[in-house]
Amino acid sequence: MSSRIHHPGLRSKVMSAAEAAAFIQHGTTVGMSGFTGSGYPKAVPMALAERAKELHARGEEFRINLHTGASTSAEMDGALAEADAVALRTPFQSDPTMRAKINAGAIEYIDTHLSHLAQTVWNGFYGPMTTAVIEVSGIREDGRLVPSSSVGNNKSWIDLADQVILEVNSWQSEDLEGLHDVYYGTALPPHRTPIMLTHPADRIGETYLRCDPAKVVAVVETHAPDRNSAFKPADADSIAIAQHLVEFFEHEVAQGRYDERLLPLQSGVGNIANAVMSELVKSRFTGLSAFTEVVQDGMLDALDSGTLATASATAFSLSTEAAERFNDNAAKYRDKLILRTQEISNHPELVRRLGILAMNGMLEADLYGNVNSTHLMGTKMMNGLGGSGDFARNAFTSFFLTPSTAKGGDISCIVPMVSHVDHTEHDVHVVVTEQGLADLRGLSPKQRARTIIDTCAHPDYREQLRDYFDRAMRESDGLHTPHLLGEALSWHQRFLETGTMRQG
Ligand code: 0RQ
Repeated sequence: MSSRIHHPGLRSKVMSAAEAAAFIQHGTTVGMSGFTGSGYPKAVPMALAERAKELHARGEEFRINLHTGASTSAEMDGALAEADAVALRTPFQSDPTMRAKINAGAIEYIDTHLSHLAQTVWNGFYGPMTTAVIEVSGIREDGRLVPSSSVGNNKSWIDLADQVILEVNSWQSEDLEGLHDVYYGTALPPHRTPIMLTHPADRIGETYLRCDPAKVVAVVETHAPDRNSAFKPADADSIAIAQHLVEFFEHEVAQGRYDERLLPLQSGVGNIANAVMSELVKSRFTGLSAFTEVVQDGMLDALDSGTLATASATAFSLSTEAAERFNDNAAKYRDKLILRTQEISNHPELVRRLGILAMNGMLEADLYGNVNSTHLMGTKMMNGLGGSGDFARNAFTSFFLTPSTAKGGDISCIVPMVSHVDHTEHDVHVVVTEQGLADLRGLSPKQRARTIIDTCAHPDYREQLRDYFDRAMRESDGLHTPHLLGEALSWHQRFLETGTMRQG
């Protein structure tokens, strides 16, 4: 038996994943661990999916409501969606099977700010949470839990659930112990007090998760890697976007708005976020800090090179190579890397106080700076809003990044009107594509429109956008935010009908 389980009572509850999954009943709400493919339970969700399939084959219903921290993996979201075992999912997913079922209307999905979910569940909007299924990297003698490669909402799910199932994953480095900071000071209004964190490196909580051993009904041992994807070298568009950003940082330092160490960085996930970190590593900047959600490969490189002095997040999202590198050297990162609960990593109070530079990907922006991060052609869910809103609204500077076109040039990511709004024009300070960077601060709507077209739109779509805007200036009912309402979404409709947004 694993040397990671030091509590005798909990050691006696070790069982198979199938036996543990039998504790979960149809129609109940389950909070599972997992954030951007790290720290999710590796065995119980698959056993649950098998059980659902067997029950369905016998004509019995079996579906759960599933909350996590953020996205998980094919073994969890994929397996449960494939088995039709999910009635409702929140707050974030990025799995192709789960996405397809959501878009086919078979799974209800609630896309919500990541920092909001725990308090919404605490407030009872989703009904009682029956079970928490949480991956940990060890159990101490006193029953406290050593968190795994993500913290996410685990503290809240353990506190809220009637019963807890633990997965102890020996693949996770034992040296994760000491890296986490679990804050137990959050309360519901009117009992809230200031969160005493004034620097990204501050520790304000506890190293371990508290858990009443009496609530634990099962302990399952695993030895399985996180969803580490292969490392992809940055493409030309990502590098160009990253270079525009670094040039802008230099400009802001020269203006005296950022100091030599900039301001704490938040960067989303994906190729562009990695490229931003790589360009920063190449730049003269050093000793920076990150107050963010996810530590990707680029951030690990930046910590190694000294470009970043410290990083605070709630989870890792590493390539296989970087995960191995981290696991071999985890102890080395303990004094510069902190994993917190997502209530704290994404907390609006802290994002505003620290003055974050928030950089997030998007699908499309419109002429006035409204941003769509989630909906493909207005009706289909891609992933979700994630933490982008937590950071963007409260950031010192919010950046939204995308290549100027998608689908081989048939989609312009700069459109007259976005087909869905996640971030309003009020929350979007800077829009960046490979074409250039539009600084929208201090600009009126019409000034923003001209700047975005001239700076960010792809040359293939610039004239088409100018034509729309010029006619809107002549024909719009109001001239504060000029629009041709009958035409504003016609670019999306044209794409759906003809396969391109280009005018014939
Ligand atoms: O689809 O793969 O089928 O071709 O959208 O686009 O260019 O691969 O971009 O992986 O950086 O993701 C906004 C989705 C960008 C991401 C989004 C199509 C495109 C492709 C993906 P294909 P790319 P990325 C921290 C912050 C919200 C959450 C967030 C995201 C696919 O950044 O999920 O910010 N953000 N979290 O072809 C239709 C457009 C399109 C389009 C691209 N305008 N219309 N399709 N695509 N632009 C992390 C967390 O919170 C956990």
